[in-house]
Amino acid sequence: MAFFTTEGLIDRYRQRLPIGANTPAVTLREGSTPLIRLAKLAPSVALYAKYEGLNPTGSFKDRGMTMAVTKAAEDGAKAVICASTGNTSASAAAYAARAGMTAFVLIPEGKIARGKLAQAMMHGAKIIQIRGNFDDGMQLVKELAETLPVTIVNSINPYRLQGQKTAAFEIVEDLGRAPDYHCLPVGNAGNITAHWIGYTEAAGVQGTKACLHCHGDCSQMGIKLCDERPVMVGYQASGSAPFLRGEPVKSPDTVATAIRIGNPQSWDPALVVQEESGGWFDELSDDEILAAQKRLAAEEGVFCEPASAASVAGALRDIEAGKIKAGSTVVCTLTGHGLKDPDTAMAQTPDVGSLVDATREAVEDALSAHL
Ligand code: AN7
Repeated sequence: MAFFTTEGLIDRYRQRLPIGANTPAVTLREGSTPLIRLAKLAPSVALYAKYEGLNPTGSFKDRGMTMAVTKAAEDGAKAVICASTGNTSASAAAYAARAGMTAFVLIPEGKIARGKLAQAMMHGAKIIQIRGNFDDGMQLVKELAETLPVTIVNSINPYRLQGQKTAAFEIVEDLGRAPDYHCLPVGNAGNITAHWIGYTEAAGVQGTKACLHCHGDCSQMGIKLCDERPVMVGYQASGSAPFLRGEPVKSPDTVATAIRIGNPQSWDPALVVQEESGGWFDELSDDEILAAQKRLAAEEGVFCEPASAASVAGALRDIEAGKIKAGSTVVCTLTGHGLKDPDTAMAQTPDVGSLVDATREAVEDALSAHL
């Protein structure tokens, strides 16, 4: 099953990436994350979590960031910039630190999880909080990068998706085939697009239109790894669900701040993914997202952040409804670690437990209530 490696994803998949044979990788040994069987949550299917929270900065963004920062370094860049709901800023800050670059990060004031903010601060990013949301920040970043000497490392940087496509390779290698369904949370829709590109290359299929987003760079197909491609399913939070509304959402809102995005940057490619894979988008309420996050942690021992749980919440509902067929193999991407957002986790479980005297009797009393 799992393939263990001590190299980062650029060295693991260099032949399948648009990068020179000798370009030194800016790496923190990202990728090679575990594919964990979730046997309890949905016994009628073979359900797996791809636990991307175990990347070096705690999210899938590291896959894209190792590529984007490696290429920026190769081009002699001194500074990178991004807008972020939190995880991109944490990852950009870490990889920029490693490459000796300045990272500028634009974040929506008060709307990024505490762990992510701590990361950007500790890695020495220049943090600019804006009185606006992610979409406002993204617009500003695009404008600023036209004239300032900064490289954008949001997912509109095509190397980001190239790095992120490697998650699909790992899944195919671990399963020995592609899953029947792949479920992801969707914000900018970069990751769902990247996975489709990865599966398409793994299956040796030429010419997905989604690849145009990556400048048509399908030249490094490598050896074929699988025969089929999965149905791609994207889940959004109801308050931030532009794909369900059919248009951008002006004031997106959700407890899952990572996907509090109203104007997805990969809108067109995501529609291509939906069409080519026969997939769909759906939406989850905040309560459904948090309930799935809690079940994953309490029943399977896997702690992910709220946005990530949207993939499992949606998959469970669609399995129940028969939209995802019984007997199929289903992979849900858990995009970020639960420790990213301790405040939301604590708010869900306000009762810390008993407080008793430090005596054997008192503690035994407390235990016996549960034995
Ligand atoms: C945990 O960090 O956009 O659909 O600025 O952090 O590829 O955007 C984060 C996105 C899902 C959505 N899960 O992925 C950012 C940012 C988590 C995330 C998504 C994000 P895309």
